[in-house]
Amino acid sequence: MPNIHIRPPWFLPEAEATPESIYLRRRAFLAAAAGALIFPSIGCAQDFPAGKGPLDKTVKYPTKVVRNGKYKLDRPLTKDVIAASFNNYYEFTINKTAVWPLAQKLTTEPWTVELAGCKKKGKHDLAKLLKALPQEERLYRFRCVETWAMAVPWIGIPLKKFVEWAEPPASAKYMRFETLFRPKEMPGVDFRASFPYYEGLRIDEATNELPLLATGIYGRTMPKQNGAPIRLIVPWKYGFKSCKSIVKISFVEKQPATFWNVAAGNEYGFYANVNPEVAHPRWSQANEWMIPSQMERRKTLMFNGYGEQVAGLYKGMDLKRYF
Ligand SMILES: Nc1nc2c(c(=O)[nH]1)N[C@H]1C(S)=C(S)[C@@H](COP(=O)(O)O)O[C@H]1N2
Ligand SMILES: [Mo]
Repeated sequence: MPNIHIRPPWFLPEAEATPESIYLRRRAFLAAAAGALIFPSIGCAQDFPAGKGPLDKTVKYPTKVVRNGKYKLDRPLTKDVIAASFNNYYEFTINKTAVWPLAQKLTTEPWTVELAGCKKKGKHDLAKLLKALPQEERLYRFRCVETWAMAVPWIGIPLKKFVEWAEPPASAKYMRFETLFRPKEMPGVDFRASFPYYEGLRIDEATNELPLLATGIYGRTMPKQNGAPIRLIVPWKYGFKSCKSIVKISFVEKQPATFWNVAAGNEYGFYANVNPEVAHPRWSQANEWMIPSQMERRKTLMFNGYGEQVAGLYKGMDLKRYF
Protein backbone atom coordinates (compact mmCIF):
# COMPACT_ATOMS: atom_id res chain seq x y z
CA MET A 1 0.00 0.00 0.00
CA PRO A 2 1.57 3.24 -0.99
CA ASN A 3 2.16 5.80 1.70
CA ILE A 4 1.95 8.48 -0.90
CA HIS A 5 2.01 11.57 1.23
CA ILE A 6 4.71 11.31 3.82
CA ARG A 7 7.76 9.68 2.29
CA PRO A 8 8.19 7.82 -0.96
CA PRO A 9 7.95 4.15 0.00
CA TRP A 10 9.02 2.70 -3.30
CA PHE A 11 12.80 3.04 -2.81
CA LEU A 12 12.91 -0.37 -1.16
CA PRO A 13 15.63 -2.52 -2.70
CA GLU A 14 13.75 -4.84 -5.00
CA ALA A 15 15.75 -7.82 -3.79
CA GLU A 16 13.87 -7.58 -0.49
CA ALA A 17 10.48 -7.57 -2.06
CA THR A 18 8.18 -10.26 -3.39
CA PRO A 19 7.30 -10.07 -7.09
CA GLU A 20 3.78 -9.09 -6.17
CA SER A 21 4.86 -6.25 -3.96
CA ILE A 22 7.28 -5.02 -6.62
CA TYR A 23 4.44 -4.92 -9.06
CA LEU A 24 2.18 -3.17 -6.59
CA ARG A 25 4.96 -0.73 -5.85
CA ARG A 26 5.41 0.17 -9.50
CA ARG A 27 1.72 0.84 -9.68
CA ALA A 28 2.10 2.76 -6.45
CA PHE A 29 4.74 4.91 -8.06
CA LEU A 30 2.34 5.96 -10.76
CA ALA A 31 -0.43 6.58 -8.28
CA ALA A 32 1.88 8.50 -6.02
CA ALA A 33 3.02 10.64 -8.89
CA ALA A 34 -0.60 11.38 -9.68
CA GLY A 35 -1.58 11.62 -6.03
CA ALA A 36 1.09 14.16 -5.26
CA LEU A 37 -0.39 16.42 -7.89
CA ILE A 38 -3.98 15.80 -6.97
CA PHE A 39 -3.64 15.83 -3.25
CA PRO A 40 -3.06 19.52 -2.48
CA SER A 41 -6.45 20.27 -3.97
CA ILE A 42 -8.41 17.85 -1.82
CA GLY A 43 -8.80 20.55 0.79
CA CYS A 44 -10.83 22.43 -1.80
CA ALA A 45 -12.67 19.41 -3.15
CA GLN A 46 -15.40 19.79 -0.58
CA ASP A 47 -17.75 21.44 -3.03
CA PHE A 48 -19.00 19.60 -6.08
CA PRO A 49 -21.44 20.81 -8.71
CA ALA A 50 -25.06 20.07 -7.80
CA GLY A 51 -25.88 16.41 -8.50
CA LYS A 52 -22.23 15.58 -9.31
CA GLY A 53 -20.70 14.96 -5.90
CA PRO A 54 -19.54 11.73 -4.25
CA LEU A 55 -22.70 11.51 -2.13
CA ASP A 56 -25.34 12.37 -4.67
CA LYS A 57 -26.19 8.78 -5.55
CA THR A 58 -26.35 7.50 -1.99
CA VAL A 59 -29.69 7.34 -0.26
CA LYS A 60 -30.65 8.51 3.19
CA TYR A 61 -31.68 5.66 5.47
CA PRO A 62 -35.46 5.34 5.33
CA THR A 63 -35.72 3.84 8.79
CA LYS A 64 -34.36 5.47 11.85
CA VAL A 65 -31.17 3.90 13.10
CA VAL A 66 -30.33 4.94 16.64
CA ARG A 67 -26.88 6.16 17.63
CA ASN A 68 -25.19 4.18 20.37
CA GLY A 69 -23.81 7.04 22.45
CA LYS A 70 -21.25 4.87 24.22
CA TYR A 71 -18.62 5.47 21.55
CA LYS A 72 -17.31 9.01 21.90
CA LEU A 73 -14.77 10.79 19.75
CA ASP A 74 -11.82 12.90 20.88
CA ARG A 75 -11.80 14.93 17.65
CA PRO A 76 -14.26 16.49 15.19
CA LEU A 77 -16.04 14.33 12.65
CA THR A 78 -14.51 14.25 9.19
CA LYS A 79 -16.66 16.03 6.61
CA ASP A 80 -18.92 13.57 4.80
CA VAL A 81 -17.78 14.54 1.29
CA ILE A 82 -14.16 14.06 2.34
CA ALA A 83 -14.76 10.53 3.64
CA ALA A 84 -16.66 9.81 0.41
CA SER A 85 -14.04 11.18 -1.99
CA PHE A 86 -10.71 10.00 -0.51
CA ASN A 87 -10.79 6.21 -0.57
CA ASN A 88 -8.80 3.03 -0.77
CA TYR A 89 -10.58 0.49 -2.94
CA TYR A 90 -7.95 -1.08 -5.18
CA GLU A 91 -10.42 -3.06 -7.25
CA PHE A 92 -11.29 0.28 -8.87
CA THR A 93 -7.99 2.16 -8.81
CA ILE A 94 -5.16 2.89 -6.42
CA ASN A 95 -5.64 6.62 -6.93
CA LYS A 96 -7.60 7.59 -3.83
CA THR A 97 -9.45 10.58 -5.22
CA ALA A 98 -10.39 8.71 -8.42
CA VAL A 99 -12.15 5.80 -6.70
CA TRP A 100 -15.55 7.39 -6.19
CA PRO A 101 -16.46 8.19 -9.80
CA LEU A 102 -15.34 4.70 -10.94
CA ALA A 103 -17.20 2.98 -8.12
CA GLN A 104 -20.56 4.38 -9.22
CA LYS A 105 -20.68 1.57 -11.84
CA LEU A 106 -20.91 -1.07 -9.15
CA THR A 107 -24.23 -2.93 -8.96
CA THR A 108 -25.11 -3.54 -5.33
CA GLU A 109 -28.71 -4.74 -5.65
CA PRO A 110 -29.56 -7.53 -5.35
CA TRP A 111 -26.72 -8.69 -3.10
CA THR A 112 -26.05 -12.14 -1.73
CA VAL A 113 -23.84 -13.01 1.20
CA GLU A 114 -22.78 -16.63 1.42
CA LEU A 115 -22.16 -18.11 4.85
CA ALA A 116 -20.05 -21.18 5.50
CA GLY A 117 -19.06 -23.19 8.56
CA CYS A 118 -22.11 -22.32 10.67
CA LYS A 119 -25.74 -23.33 11.19
CA LYS A 120 -26.99 -20.55 8.93
CA LYS A 121 -24.70 -21.68 6.10
CA GLY A 122 -25.79 -21.03 2.52
CA LYS A 123 -26.65 -18.02 0.40
CA HIS A 124 -28.55 -15.20 2.04
CA ASP A 125 -30.22 -12.28 0.36
CA LEU A 126 -28.78 -9.20 2.06
CA ALA A 127 -32.11 -7.36 2.23
CA LYS A 128 -33.61 -10.30 4.17
CA LEU A 129 -30.57 -10.65 6.35
CA LEU A 130 -30.78 -6.99 7.34
CA LYS A 131 -34.35 -7.50 8.49
CA ALA A 132 -33.25 -10.27 10.83
CA LEU A 133 -30.41 -8.34 12.46
CA PRO A 134 -30.22 -5.15 14.54
CA GLN A 135 -28.38 -2.05 13.34
CA GLU A 136 -27.07 1.01 15.13
CA GLU A 137 -24.90 4.05 14.53
CA ARG A 138 -21.49 4.52 16.14
CA LEU A 139 -18.87 7.27 15.93
CA TYR A 140 -15.47 5.69 15.43
CA ARG A 141 -11.94 6.74 14.66
CA PHE A 142 -10.56 5.04 11.53
CA ARG A 143 -6.82 4.74 10.89
CA CYS A 144 -5.21 3.62 7.63
CA VAL A 145 -1.79 1.94 7.78
CA GLU A 146 -0.57 4.72 5.46
CA THR A 147 -0.99 7.18 8.41
CA TRP A 148 -4.10 9.04 7.28
CA ALA A 149 -7.10 8.92 9.58
CA MET A 150 -10.70 10.03 9.85
CA ALA A 151 -13.55 10.07 12.37
CA VAL A 152 -16.94 9.03 11.03
CA PRO A 153 -20.43 7.81 11.99
CA TRP A 154 -20.88 4.25 10.74
CA ILE A 155 -24.20 2.43 10.66
CA GLY A 156 -24.07 -1.32 10.95
CA ILE A 157 -24.77 -4.64 12.60
CA PRO A 158 -22.54 -5.37 15.59
CA LEU A 159 -20.51 -8.34 14.33
CA LYS A 160 -21.03 -10.05 17.69
CA LYS A 161 -24.79 -10.10 17.05
CA PHE A 162 -24.22 -11.47 13.57
CA VAL A 163 -22.05 -14.30 14.91
CA GLU A 164 -24.65 -15.22 17.53
CA TRP A 165 -27.29 -15.34 14.79
CA ALA A 166 -25.06 -17.39 12.44
CA GLU A 167 -24.38 -20.03 15.12
CA PRO A 168 -20.87 -21.28 14.40
CA PRO A 169 -19.63 -24.46 16.11
CA ALA A 170 -17.25 -24.17 19.06
CA SER A 171 -14.46 -25.46 16.79
CA ALA A 172 -14.60 -22.21 14.74
CA LYS A 173 -11.64 -20.18 15.95
CA TYR A 174 -11.45 -17.62 13.12
CA MET A 175 -13.62 -15.80 10.61
CA ARG A 176 -12.73 -15.25 6.98
CA PHE A 177 -14.28 -12.49 4.87
CA GLU A 178 -14.21 -12.51 1.08
CA THR A 179 -15.14 -9.53 -1.04
CA LEU A 180 -16.56 -8.96 -4.50
CA PHE A 181 -14.56 -9.86 -7.62
CA ARG A 182 -16.44 -8.51 -10.64
CA PRO A 183 -13.99 -7.45 -13.37
CA LYS A 184 -16.74 -6.00 -15.58
CA GLU A 185 -17.47 -3.35 -12.97
CA MET A 186 -14.03 -3.10 -11.40
CA PRO A 187 -11.39 -1.58 -13.68
CA GLY A 188 -8.56 -2.04 -11.15
CA VAL A 189 -8.70 -5.83 -10.80
CA ASP A 190 -6.51 -6.49 -13.81
CA PHE A 191 -3.23 -5.84 -12.06
CA ARG A 192 -1.13 -8.65 -10.71
CA ALA A 193 -2.55 -8.84 -7.22
CA SER A 194 -4.70 -11.80 -6.40
CA PHE A 195 -8.20 -10.46 -6.07
CA PRO A 196 -10.70 -11.05 -4.59
CA TYR A 197 -9.61 -9.17 -1.49
CA TYR A 198 -9.97 -11.28 1.64
CA GLU A 199 -9.48 -10.71 5.35
CA GLY A 200 -9.72 -12.50 8.67
CA LEU A 201 -10.24 -12.10 12.39
CA ARG A 202 -9.78 -14.33 15.39
CA ILE A 203 -13.23 -15.31 16.70
CA ASP A 204 -12.70 -13.52 20.02
CA GLU A 205 -11.77 -10.36 18.10
CA ALA A 206 -14.84 -10.77 15.92
CA THR A 207 -17.12 -11.15 18.93
CA ASN A 208 -15.63 -8.20 20.76
CA GLU A 209 -18.20 -5.40 21.09
CA LEU A 210 -16.51 -3.09 18.56
CA PRO A 211 -16.53 -4.63 15.04
CA LEU A 212 -19.42 -3.73 12.76
CA LEU A 213 -20.76 -5.13 9.53
CA ALA A 214 -21.38 -1.64 8.24
CA THR A 215 -24.12 -0.78 5.78
CA GLY A 216 -24.06 3.00 6.03
CA ILE A 217 -22.21 6.15 6.97
CA TYR A 218 -23.43 9.67 7.90
CA GLY A 219 -27.05 8.48 8.09
CA ARG A 220 -26.97 7.19 4.51
CA THR A 221 -26.73 3.81 2.86
CA MET A 222 -23.06 3.05 2.24
CA PRO A 223 -21.61 4.93 -0.74
CA LYS A 224 -20.17 2.47 -3.25
CA GLN A 225 -16.67 3.88 -2.85
CA ASN A 226 -16.86 3.19 0.90
CA GLY A 227 -17.72 -0.49 0.38
CA ALA A 228 -21.41 -0.83 -0.40
CA PRO A 229 -23.54 -2.62 0.40
CA ILE A 230 -21.83 -4.24 3.40
CA ARG A 231 -18.30 -3.98 4.75
CA LEU A 232 -16.35 -4.75 7.87
CA ILE A 233 -15.29 -2.04 10.35
CA VAL A 234 -12.65 -2.97 12.93
CA PRO A 235 -11.73 0.37 14.50
CA TRP A 236 -8.67 -0.69 16.53
CA LYS A 237 -6.94 -2.19 13.48
CA TYR A 238 -5.45 -0.59 10.40
CA GLY A 239 -8.02 0.18 7.73
CA PHE A 240 -7.03 -2.66 5.42
CA LYS A 241 -8.70 -5.14 7.80
CA SER A 242 -12.02 -3.36 7.17
CA CYS A 243 -12.78 -5.06 3.86
CA LYS A 244 -15.42 -3.72 1.51
CA SER A 245 -18.33 -5.23 -0.42
CA ILE A 246 -18.36 -8.58 1.36
CA VAL A 247 -19.82 -11.59 -0.49
CA LYS A 248 -18.77 -14.50 1.70
CA ILE A 249 -18.22 -15.05 5.42
CA SER A 250 -16.74 -18.33 6.66
CA PHE A 251 -16.14 -19.71 10.13
CA VAL A 252 -12.90 -21.68 10.07
CA GLU A 253 -10.63 -23.55 12.45
CA LYS A 254 -7.24 -22.28 11.25
CA GLN A 255 -5.97 -18.72 10.87
CA PRO A 256 -6.94 -17.69 7.34
CA ALA A 257 -4.54 -16.04 4.90
CA THR A 258 -5.18 -12.35 4.27
CA PHE A 259 -4.78 -10.35 1.06
CA TRP A 260 -2.10 -7.90 2.20
CA ASN A 261 -0.21 -10.45 4.24
CA VAL A 262 0.13 -12.64 1.16
CA ALA A 263 1.11 -9.65 -1.02
CA ALA A 264 3.78 -8.32 1.40
CA GLY A 265 4.01 -10.35 4.60
CA ASN A 266 6.88 -8.39 6.10
CA GLU A 267 4.78 -5.22 5.96
CA TYR A 268 1.21 -6.28 6.74
CA GLY A 269 0.58 -8.80 9.48
CA PHE A 270 -2.57 -10.76 10.27
CA TYR A 271 -3.28 -8.73 13.41
CA ALA A 272 -2.65 -5.21 12.07
CA ASN A 273 -3.47 -3.58 15.40
CA VAL A 274 -2.90 0.17 15.37
CA ASN A 275 0.31 0.55 17.36
CA PRO A 276 2.44 3.72 17.51
CA GLU A 277 5.42 1.68 18.71
CA VAL A 278 5.61 -0.78 15.85
CA ALA A 279 6.85 1.01 12.75
CA HIS A 280 5.93 -0.12 9.28
CA PRO A 281 9.22 -1.24 7.66
CA ARG A 282 9.06 1.85 5.45
CA TRP A 283 7.61 4.53 7.75
CA SER A 284 6.89 5.41 11.36
CA GLN A 285 3.44 4.83 12.84
CA ALA A 286 3.98 7.29 15.71
CA ASN A 287 1.80 9.99 14.16
CA GLU A 288 -1.25 10.28 11.96
CA TRP A 289 -3.03 13.05 10.06
CA MET A 290 -6.70 13.71 9.67
CA ILE A 291 -7.97 13.89 6.09
CA PRO A 292 -8.04 16.21 4.24
CA SER A 293 -5.30 18.15 6.04
CA GLN A 294 -1.77 16.89 6.37
CA MET A 295 -1.29 19.76 8.80
CA GLU A 296 -3.71 18.19 11.26
CA ARG A 297 -1.27 15.80 12.87
CA ARG A 298 -1.94 13.78 15.99
CA LYS A 299 -0.11 11.17 18.00
CA THR A 300 -1.23 7.69 17.03
CA LEU A 301 -3.16 6.07 19.88
CA MET A 302 -2.44 2.48 20.94
CA PHE A 303 -5.23 0.29 19.51
CA ASN A 304 -6.46 3.53 17.92
CA GLY A 305 -7.73 4.56 21.35
CA TYR A 306 -9.79 1.39 21.92
CA GLY A 307 -7.47 -0.30 24.42
CA GLU A 308 -10.14 -0.37 27.09
CA GLN A 309 -12.24 -2.65 24.90
CA VAL A 310 -9.54 -4.75 23.21
CA ALA A 311 -6.22 -4.78 25.09
CA GLY A 312 -7.29 -7.94 26.92
CA LEU A 313 -7.47 -9.86 23.64
CA TYR A 314 -3.69 -9.66 23.29
CA LYS A 315 -2.53 -10.26 26.86
CA GLY A 316 0.83 -12.00 26.86
CA MET A 317 1.30 -11.64 23.10
CA ASP A 318 4.40 -9.98 21.71
CA LEU A 319 2.79 -7.29 19.54
CA LYS A 320 6.07 -6.70 17.68
CA ARG A 321 6.04 -10.28 16.52
CA TYR A 322 2.28 -10.52 15.98
CA PHE A 323 1.99 -7.19 14.16
N1 LIG B 1 -12.34 -4.83 -1.03
C1 LIG B 1 -11.50 -3.91 -0.53
N2 LIG B 1 -11.66 -3.49 0.74
C2 LIG B 1 -10.83 -2.56 1.26
C3 LIG B 1 -9.76 -2.03 0.48
C4 LIG B 1 -9.63 -2.48 -0.85
O1 LIG B 1 -8.73 -2.05 -1.60
N3 LIG B 1 -10.52 -3.42 -1.33
N4 LIG B 1 -8.89 -1.10 1.06
C5 LIG B 1 -8.79 -1.11 2.52
C6 LIG B 1 -8.04 0.01 3.05
S1 LIG B 1 -6.36 -0.04 2.85
C7 LIG B 1 -8.63 1.04 3.75
S2 LIG B 1 -7.71 2.22 4.51
C8 LIG B 1 -10.09 1.14 3.84
C9 LIG B 1 -10.56 2.50 3.34
O2 LIG B 1 -11.93 2.70 3.58
P1 LIG B 1 -12.64 4.05 3.12
O3 LIG B 1 -12.31 4.27 1.68
O4 LIG B 1 -14.09 3.82 3.36
O5 LIG B 1 -12.08 5.13 3.98
O6 LIG B 1 -10.76 0.13 3.10
C10 LIG B 1 -10.16 -1.16 3.18
N5 LIG B 1 -11.01 -2.14 2.55
MO1 LIG C 1 -5.47 1.50 4.34
